[in-house]
Amino acid sequence: MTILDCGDKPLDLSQPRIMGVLNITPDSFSDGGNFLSAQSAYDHAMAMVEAGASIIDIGGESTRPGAAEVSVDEELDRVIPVIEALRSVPAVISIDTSKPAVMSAAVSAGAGLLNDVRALQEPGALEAVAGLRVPVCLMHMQGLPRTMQQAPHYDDVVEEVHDFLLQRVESCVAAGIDRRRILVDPGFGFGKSLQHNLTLLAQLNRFTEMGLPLLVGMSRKSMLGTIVDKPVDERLYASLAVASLAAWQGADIIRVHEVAESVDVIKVVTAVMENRHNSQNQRARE
Ligand code: YH5
Repeated sequence: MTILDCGDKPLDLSQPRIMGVLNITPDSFSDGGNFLSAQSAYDHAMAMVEAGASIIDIGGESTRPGAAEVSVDEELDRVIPVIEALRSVPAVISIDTSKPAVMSAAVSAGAGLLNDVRALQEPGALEAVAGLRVPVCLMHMQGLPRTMQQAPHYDDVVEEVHDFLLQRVESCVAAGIDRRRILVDPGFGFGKSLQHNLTLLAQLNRFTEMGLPLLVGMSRKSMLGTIVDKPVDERLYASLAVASLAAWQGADIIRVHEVAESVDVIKVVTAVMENRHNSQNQRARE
């Protein structure tokens, strides 16, 4: 049974858990202190915790295709007040960043998990995380956010993503990061066509076999918009379908926007999975 040590908050991964997305973007109506956006971010986080999120993933830099880059100071101003306010909520606080300075400040403010879509490839990131003693999620991305969706290409998407993640895990271990603190994520939508994403989802077992906790994020993404032909705010049912498929195949953490709905999905999938084990045991005894 895996229990991740996320600072002072243990995260029990004996069944799949929901990570709720909290994007912090500046509020155009607020003054320089950004008080209003910090308050609404806090309210949103509390609602997600009450709905059953085990993790709140706080991001101050947009990694959507085409988004502008954000400076270290701007990112700190956005996320640190919110992390401090959430320090004692009964959920792990995750910081979605690639910047070592933001990682360190976030952990000091109470974050217990690092989520890096660049898999600690920024200068100084490996060294910073080795000193922080919190788990880190390594995600695969082909290219850079601004241009990654222009013409993604793989000879074998599953093998290439798998090999990248293995190499990053080894770089982390060589830098002094405890293997028991590493999670992996194939990075749905990050430099991948619809077909690449579907292949990865159908072969998630290749990633659970790595023996490390597996995180996936497909909620609201374009891959779903393409399939159901709906805008981003009408992709809930599509998101629930893929959350179910991922949990069924052994994903440990599902990153979602709609927490309450996803928690029900995961409860049902978990019940079926637990019953499957029980009934197999029962048949073996007969
Ligand atoms: C992820 O998969 N994704 S940010 C575009 C959308 C909707 C949602 C066009 N951070 C992941 O959520 N971290 C993001 O509509 C992540 N895994 C991990 N570990 C992108 C996002 C989104 C983009």
